[in-house]
Amino acid sequence: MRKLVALTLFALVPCLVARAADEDKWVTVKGKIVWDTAKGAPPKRTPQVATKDEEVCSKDKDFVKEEWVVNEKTGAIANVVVWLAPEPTAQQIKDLESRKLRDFPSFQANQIHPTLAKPEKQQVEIDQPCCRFIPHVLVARVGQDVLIKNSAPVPHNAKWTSRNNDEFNPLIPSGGQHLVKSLKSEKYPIEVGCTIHPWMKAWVRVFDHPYFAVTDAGGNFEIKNAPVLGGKLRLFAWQETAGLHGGAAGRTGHPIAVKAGTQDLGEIKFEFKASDEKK
Ligand SMILES: [Cu+2]
Repeated sequence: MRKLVALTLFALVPCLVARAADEDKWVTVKGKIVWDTAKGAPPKRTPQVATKDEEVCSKDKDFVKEEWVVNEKTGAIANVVVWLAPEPTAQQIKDLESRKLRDFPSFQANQIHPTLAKPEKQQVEIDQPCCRFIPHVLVARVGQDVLIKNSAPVPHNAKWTSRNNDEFNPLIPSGGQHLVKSLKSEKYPIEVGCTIHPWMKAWVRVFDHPYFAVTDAGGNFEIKNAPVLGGKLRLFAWQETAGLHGGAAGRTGHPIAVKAGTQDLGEIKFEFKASDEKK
């Protein structure tokens, strides 16, 4: 019996060691994107005005402009897309600055946590239950499909403008839907509008890795199981009106130091240059 216990323990030890070593490789990065109140009060949310189908739009309790969603008390900014990238080499940074290298380096397949090798689900959705797109900002992974639904009693359309994922504008009748199959990687956001209700807008960003998030109403984001690599990663943040956090310099992201476990970056004051703001 003693021999059996010893054998069992002997067999278990390598597994424990292997797991511990593996846990050293991954980090959950979280933080909170906030308005920099020192630079002025955050934009107020003003009611949206329906110029068509008013009776449908008025059923929406949250029918307000969506260009900025900032909590006036806490400064928390919702709908900010946050993502990670590996730290580039010195040469890659030079080439990015001179624009010889156009795309920021991304994660290799072997740098992705095994549980995140494939997207969690094949399909992500956008609905138009009243007179806006929900969600307003959607993030997706290469290979996923986007189902654009219309659960409103009136027709909508989905004017989709992208670089790598086509352009189209299908009419979507009440109860109808339009499927966008197998997304390709996009460096820039995809813009979705409805020409019947010109104020309607949604944004889709597509990533070739799983390390992205959208801030919630509290400005919070959490990106799970990113590779620690050499303890350095780059953080990017994008807001639809302001563009990239840090303005044009934000194209190369913001270096962050990470170690295995959970890395809480705390409050990040979202910076943008007034000239970057798209009205
Ligand atoms: Cu519409």
